[in-house]
This record gives sequence, C-alpha cells and structure tokens, in this order.
Amino acid sequence: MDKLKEKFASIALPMKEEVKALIKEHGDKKLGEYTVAAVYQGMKGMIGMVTETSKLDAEEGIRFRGFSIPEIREKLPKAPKGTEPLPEGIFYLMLTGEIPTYDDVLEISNNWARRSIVPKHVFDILEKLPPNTHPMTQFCIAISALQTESLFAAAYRKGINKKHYWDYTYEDSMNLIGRLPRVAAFIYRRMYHNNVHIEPDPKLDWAANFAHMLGFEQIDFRRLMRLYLTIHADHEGGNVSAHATHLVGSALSDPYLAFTAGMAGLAGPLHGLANQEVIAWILDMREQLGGGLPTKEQIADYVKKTIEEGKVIPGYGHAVLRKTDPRFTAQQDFYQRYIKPKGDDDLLEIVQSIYEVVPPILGSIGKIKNPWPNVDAHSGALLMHYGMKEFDFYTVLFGVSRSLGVLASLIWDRALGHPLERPSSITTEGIKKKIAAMEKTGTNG
Ligand code: HAX
Repeated sequence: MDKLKEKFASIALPMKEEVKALIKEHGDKKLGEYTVAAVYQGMKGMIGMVTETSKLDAEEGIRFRGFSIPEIREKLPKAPKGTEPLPEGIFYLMLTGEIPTYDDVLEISNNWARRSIVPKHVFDILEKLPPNTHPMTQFCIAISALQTESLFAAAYRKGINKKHYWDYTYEDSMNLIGRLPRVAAFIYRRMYHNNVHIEPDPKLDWAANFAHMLGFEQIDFRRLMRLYLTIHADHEGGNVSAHATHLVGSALSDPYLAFTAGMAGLAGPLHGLANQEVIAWILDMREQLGGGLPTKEQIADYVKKTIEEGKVIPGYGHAVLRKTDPRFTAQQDFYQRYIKPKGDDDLLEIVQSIYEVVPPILGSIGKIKNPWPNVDAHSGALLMHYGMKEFDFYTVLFGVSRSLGVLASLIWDRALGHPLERPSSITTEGIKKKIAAMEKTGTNG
C-alpha cells in the first residue's frame, strides 16, 4: 500500500462508524426548509450531499479543508525554486485534511508518473475522430475509452466485499489522474501541432510535465500550470462537474465512467466551458471595435449589447458566490507578479477593464444575484499571453485539474459507503395540490 493510501485509510475508514452514529442519533434533525422556488430553480442552497474535500462560502470563496486560496498558495509545497503550489499537494490535502510535506508531494508525483502509461487503443480511438471534434468531446471519449483499465469494474465483476470499494476506487483514481495529462496533451498536439507529440519527462512534477507535453517550456508557464491546476481542482460538491461525478459514482459506476459524466457537465457553457467563451467574447468585442485597447465606455456599450441580445456575460455571475471569486484574484495577482513587470499585456489589461465595467452594469439589472467575476473571467487571457491561443482547448485544462477534487471526493464517498443518490421529484400538478392544501389550512409547509 503506498503511503498516501495508507494514511487515507487510517483517517477515512474509522470515520465511517462516526458518520453512521451521527445519522442514527441526529438523522431526523432538519437541515433546512425548501421552497417551491428552490425546487424549480436548480436546488440552489439546498444542502443535499456531504463533500469532505472543500467548502464554498458565498462571501469568502472556496476553502480546501479550511484553507483559503491565499493560504494554499503560501502553505502547500513548491517545486525546488518554485513559487506556486504543486497540485499534488492539494490532492493530498483534500484526501487527508493535512498540509503535506515536500516529500509527501514528491512521492505522489512519482506515483502518478509510474501510473501515466496510456494504452494504445485510447490514442487510436482519438485518431479516428474528425479533427474538428471539440476537445472536450475528445476528452470525454478518451476517458471512457480508458475504462477498459478499471480495476474497480474488474473487481466488482469478480465479486468484492463492499468494504473494499474505496481501495479499488483509489487505485483507479490515481491511475486516471496519472494518465490525464498525457491524454489531454495528445488531444492538443494532434489538433493544433500536426499530430507531433512530445514524450513525457518523468523527472518533472505533474503540472510541469503536462506543460512540457503540451509544448510549453517557459518557467512562467510551468508556474501558471501549477497555480491553474491547483485552484481549479475543487469547488465543493454541488457544482455540475462534482455533482455529476458523485451522482454517477453513486450507482457504483467506476471512476472512469463517473469522471466522464463530470467532464460532460464541465463542458457546458454555464460551467467550465465559460473559460473559452470569455476569450471568444473578448476577441469578438475587440474585432468589432476595430482592434487595440477598447475604452471603458466602449466595453460598457458592448456589455449592454450582449445582454440586449439575450446572452450572458461569460465569466460573470455564480450560483453560490456573491463576491469576486478569489480564484480570479489569484490570477490577477499572477499577472501583477510575473507578467506586468515585464510590460502590459493588452488582453490582460482588457480583462482588468472589464472587471471595472461589468459588475455595476449587471448589478443595475436587478435580477442577477452575483455581478462579480468567477474563475473563468481571467484564466484564458493568461494562457493567451503564453501563446496558448487555441481557446477551444481551455476547458480540457480545467478538466485535468478538476479530476483532483472530484476523484478525491469519490474515494471519500466509497470509504464512507455513501449510498445510491436518488432524490425525489414532484410534478407541477403535485406542487399545485400542495399549495392548494396549504392555502386551505392557512399553513406554509
Ligand atoms: N450575464 C447576464 N445575465 C446573467 C449573468 C451574466 N453573467 N449571470 C446571471 N444572469 C441572469 C441569469 O441568466 C438569470 O436570467 P433569467 O432569470 O432571465 O433566466 C438571472 O440573471 C438570475 O440568475 P442568477 O440566479 O444570478 O444565476 P444562476 O445561479 O441561475 O446562474 C451562472 C449562475 C454562473 C450560470 C450565471 O451567472 C451565468 O450564466 N454566468 C455566465 C456563465 C459563466 O460565467 N459560467 C461559469 C460559472 C462558474 C463556473 O462554474 N466555472 O466553471
């Protein structure tokens, strides 16, 4: 058993009894009163599942096991001479609740490198797809093609005791995380670099090796990848990619299939695909305004026009957050620290101007609950700066990172023996009847 697995088992398995006792003693306590509006409007705010890895606060943003984004940037181990956290560290933190040492993350790096071989049939399947297949579709296909390797599925077929589910889920998750950068880099190089691929360098950490296989060797791009893959990893359990992974996993679909479902959700423009939409929207605006740096008045006019056309402003708004996303702020800080001292970047400057212009406009509309930027408002402009201009690919980067959070959660789900998720639904007719009964008795609920 590798050290991380041993540690996880020593923390998670005893907790299963604790949770059982908690349900027995307090299972009938109410967590909230749900309204008709909440049922119709995407269950926002309902506490409907348990997620151990992170918690999102509307005002403050995400905390991974209690640590905010600035805290993880400071406390998680860095590569030698590195300045940004290694994503291996956030995985360790989410799984165990503890800040790892440098040796701990090095061991995970080596562990993932050992697991990174991708079977040939996955590349063969990708080769057969029309070259214009969206990279997220290719990513989903590749992950489900990798399912041939699922140890969980093989063991289940043979027949295993429930208490071992978490173990096979851990092994599949580690193998999948080890393989994802190779799969993603293959998609990128096939689509945008004439199918010329770059061999992995197992001496590099997970993020730096990914940058290398994508074809980006600048030190600052490696820094960006480490930060990017860390801050996109998790956003508690209710977001579409995390929830889809959890839901599908609850049917005991193996981690490859559950993660494919999560990635299909991430590919939606209201979720992860917003990162490509942001850049597409900014580039369209710049083109329509004749190029160069638009004034704030021009941006404001363009924002109003987009809203009048019945579209959303990508990168702004959030289902839970009610303030600027600290993941946006961390990327702003990256721009200030590593790029701006060498000179302004037009696109990144536009991102800063949009940040000044959009919130008051969205705020003035009234119905929008959060006029502030989310993570996707910033990420694309940083990637463009370093020469990754193929914005259709951006959500795949997000997906590689998101594997860390949703798979850590899936391991926890299996360790605690969470059951099949199966909420109830109601018809509109049923709601009307309930309302009529309430009105008759003068009650509300
Ligand atoms: N631009 C224009 N209108 C917006 C808006 C925006 N950025 N954000 C919300 N609205 C609109 C909604 O479309 C909705 O309109 P209708 O009542 O006409 O349907 C109304 O304001 C109320 O929406 P809300 O309650 O404030 O927001 P939701 O919780 O329903 O949705 C979204 C949250 C993130 C989906 C929404 O803010 C949005 O569409 N934003 C733009 C897309 C985006 O950036 N998505 C990424 C989110 C973060 C993430 O998951 N990253 O991966």
